[in-house]
Amino acid sequence: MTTTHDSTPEREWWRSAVFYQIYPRSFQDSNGDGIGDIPGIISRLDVLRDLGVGAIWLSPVYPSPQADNGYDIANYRDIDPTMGTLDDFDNLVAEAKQRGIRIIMDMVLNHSSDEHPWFQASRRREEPYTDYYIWQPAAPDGGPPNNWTSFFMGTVWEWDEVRGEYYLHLFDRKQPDLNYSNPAVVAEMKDVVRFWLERGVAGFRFDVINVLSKQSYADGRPTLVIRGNEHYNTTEGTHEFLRQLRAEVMEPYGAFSVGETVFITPEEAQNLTNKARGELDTVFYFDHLEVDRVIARYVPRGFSAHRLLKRLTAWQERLEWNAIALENHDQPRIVSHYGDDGVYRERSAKLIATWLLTMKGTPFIYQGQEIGMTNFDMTGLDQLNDVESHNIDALMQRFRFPGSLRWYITRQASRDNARTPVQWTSEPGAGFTDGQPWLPINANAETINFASQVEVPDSVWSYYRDLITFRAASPTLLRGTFTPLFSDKTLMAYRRSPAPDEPEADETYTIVLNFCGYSRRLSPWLHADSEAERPRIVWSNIGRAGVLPDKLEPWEAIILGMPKEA
Ligand code: TEU
Ligand code: CA
Repeated sequence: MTTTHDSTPEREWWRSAVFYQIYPRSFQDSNGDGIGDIPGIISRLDVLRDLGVGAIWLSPVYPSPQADNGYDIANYRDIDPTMGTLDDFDNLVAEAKQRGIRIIMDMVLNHSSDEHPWFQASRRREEPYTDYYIWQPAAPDGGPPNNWTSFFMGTVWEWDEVRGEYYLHLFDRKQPDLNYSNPAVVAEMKDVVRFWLERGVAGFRFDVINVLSKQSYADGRPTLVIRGNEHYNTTEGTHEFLRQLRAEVMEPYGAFSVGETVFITPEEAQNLTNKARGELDTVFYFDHLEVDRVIARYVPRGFSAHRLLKRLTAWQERLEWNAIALENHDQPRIVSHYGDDGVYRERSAKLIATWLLTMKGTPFIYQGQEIGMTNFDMTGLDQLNDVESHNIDALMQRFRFPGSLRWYITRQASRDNARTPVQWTSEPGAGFTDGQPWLPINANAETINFASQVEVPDSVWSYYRDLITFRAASPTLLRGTFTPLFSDKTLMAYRRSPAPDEPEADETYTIVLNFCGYSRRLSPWLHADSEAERPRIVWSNIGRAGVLPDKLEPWEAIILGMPKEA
């Protein structure tokens, strides 16, 4: 079997590549069972290549009871039968490689499924699995060992009749946490990672990577959100595990890693990605997606481009390299979130593309984002599959939230917003399936679909493709520095300048984004004394050319080009 390091022209290929996240259940069904699968992905590789995708992040395809759509793994060394076989997977890696596309796997190291044979053996105290998970006796009153609460609400402890002890689950009760103070678990999980590297994957997206090693099981401090995280957030044990994983397993294959983090500061992220420490290449964080939220994704407040630029700047300046995602399978669709999914849907989707592809770092596009897909047009909780939405609704019911408020919160925060099937065509089944889709297809597939956009000038899809091409040819966009320029409630501007040691000549770019449905005057902050001195427009989402105008249209995005010293 060939491994990627043999064919990698440059070791840090991931700095210039554009990644594309596939959520396999919702991407492309090939056999009419209503669930996306690996043969379906293979059938769409050509269009990903045409878009300019250099690497795919594949959400979990391992055997799983699907309590959390594959983030509950029941076998780390196989493929779920609904997704295909190991042969299909090998085929995917080979077919992608032929098109110049690398595959990175989603790897869930923190927890497995409770249906994993390891857990079944562990609850029966069968060696060597007895201590594979985190077991604790009941508190003196018979209750849970501490007051920690789960990311999916309620206590993190579940009583197990068979073992007569509680086990810990930071997520669903069907996702027991593995025990990283057990050297056997550490060795096992390194081996799992090696298994997929041997099959030719180029790296990993590591799920909730900064919570693996728990420092103590003392009570958490009282808080409104998640209780107990100060005992397991980015601990020294986790840093140590990551250093070993990189040196012993990842490094020999030249493998890439992006770690998904929760509750993280730029300082901690710096520690995780600082080259000299040898842990991760880069991390995902969500600060920039929560400028209009008070508590995580749940309690809303008004959007502010000023707050957005401030947060982006903190991360852009603090980290040597960023992974930039504006959507994923846990987040609302960005065009429904920061954009306008009504009259200005296309234009705001293009503004968002401009933002994503001109930041410093590696951009990640989530499936459907490139055609401007919107949030799920859900009509009732019974349509939803997401375990988190159901848990949160149950909790809100317990606290007697009125039905209308519960529904409002669910509609804006449900993870199913981004999980509806990809809209390939306007036909019934949207070209996603010939059968009954596992999650409803958005009714707007009739107008918002891939077939009506691919290779069509001025479509959102073509805009993504063209801007990916532009970025790939620009040393400044690929490697240049980032400087914030101006922001207020709805307008934001920043500059990308050639890196000080840049060997190739390139321009300085100023990116100006108008995040609102009305036009905005630009002077005096970007004002030049005379028309002649005004910077040239090199890119526009409304076909504008010439020099910097006095006013931007609603949701207008422009890139201005300037000689280096400007
Ligand atoms: O998510 C981690 C995470 O904490 C959040 O994004 C989470 O989904 C939750 O909604 C907080 O509100 C990762 C995966 O991306 C997610 O799909 C999994 O459910 C989770 O880990 C557990 O594996
Ligand atoms: Ca299928």
